[in-house]
Amino acid sequence: TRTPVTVTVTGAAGQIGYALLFRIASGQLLGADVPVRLRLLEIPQAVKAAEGTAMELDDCAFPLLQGIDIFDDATRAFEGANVALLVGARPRTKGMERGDLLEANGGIFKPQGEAINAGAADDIRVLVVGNPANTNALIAQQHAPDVPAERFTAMTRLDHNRALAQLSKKAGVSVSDIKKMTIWGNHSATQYPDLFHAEIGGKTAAEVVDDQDWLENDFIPTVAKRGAAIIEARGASSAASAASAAIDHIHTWVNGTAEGDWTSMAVVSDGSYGVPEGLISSFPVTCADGRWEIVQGLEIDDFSRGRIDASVAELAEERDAVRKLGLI
Ligand code: NAX
Repeated sequence: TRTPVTVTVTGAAGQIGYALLFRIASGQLLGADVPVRLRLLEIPQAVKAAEGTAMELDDCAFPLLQGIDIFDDATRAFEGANVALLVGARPRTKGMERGDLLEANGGIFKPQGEAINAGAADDIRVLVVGNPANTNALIAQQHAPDVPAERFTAMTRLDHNRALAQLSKKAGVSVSDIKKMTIWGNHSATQYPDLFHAEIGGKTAAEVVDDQDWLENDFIPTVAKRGAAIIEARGASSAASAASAAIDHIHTWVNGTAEGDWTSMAVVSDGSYGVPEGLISSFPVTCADGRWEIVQGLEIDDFSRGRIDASVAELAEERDAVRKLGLI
């Protein structure tokens, strides 16, 4: 059997944590032959609830689960971590300005970046789910100078999956018939789900759908505002779908994208497609041998250019704001 992989999950007692931990422990994150050890991080007030979830994990008798440890201290929680899922974050509450939100999250992701730098395993891979995910990932990455920057990523896979679902309905095809979907930019309402490079049966999705009005005024806003629609319908924010996307993100990163396909991940920009170097922005990426690579050479028309630039401008503003706050 293979050596166990240590997975650290923050915000373990939250909604997404509850949907995520059972899937990790059952082998869906890394594969049905990979034993896992869980290290859970919570704030002190939520440690008891995390212990309750750990009791339920025990009660599932998952053959791959080799142990669960719970911490309220980041340094210990990330010790030896091979994979870190940073889910816990400070939500925006009434009366909170964006600067307040960035500052509160800086107080979480700075020490977590430092803890990852200090004690995570050499092959650490980090996925930030907690919002504002791209900028939280940037803060953590900036405080982990000894970890290669490409190991810090943020989640746009839920947006990617939402785009697949919407397109499959419109085009009357199965999601597995759709290739090369891309989410560009920030995990926010400015994100750009791109149908000009997505393919169905060898044609672009934009050609297959042939409905620019739907693409602009229905598809893009539906995908970008899906989170709010879920809250409206369910009375709580996306949890199982977010957990499922987190599983997909890490699984694809470790096990690779299929030939002739790619996925969406927010990764550190190398300047590709005019995205300023260093920003953590969503791109089309292929994965192989546990590494991601930004898909190169795509032609970007004026419509896409405008959408990508707008979302990237928002990321640059967020970066400038956290710089001003002294968080990076
Ligand atoms: P919950 O409020 O249910 O759970 C968050 C948990 O994090 C709580 O148990 C809290 O005690 C814990 N926490 C807070 N600060 C912590 C810290 N410093 N260390 C460890 N744990 C800490 O939120 P949930 O619905 O699970 O959502 C978690 C995060 O995911 C939120 O920031 C949310 O906005 C974000 N989302 C991101 C998505 C994405 O696609 N990137 C989609 C889903 C989700 O909205």
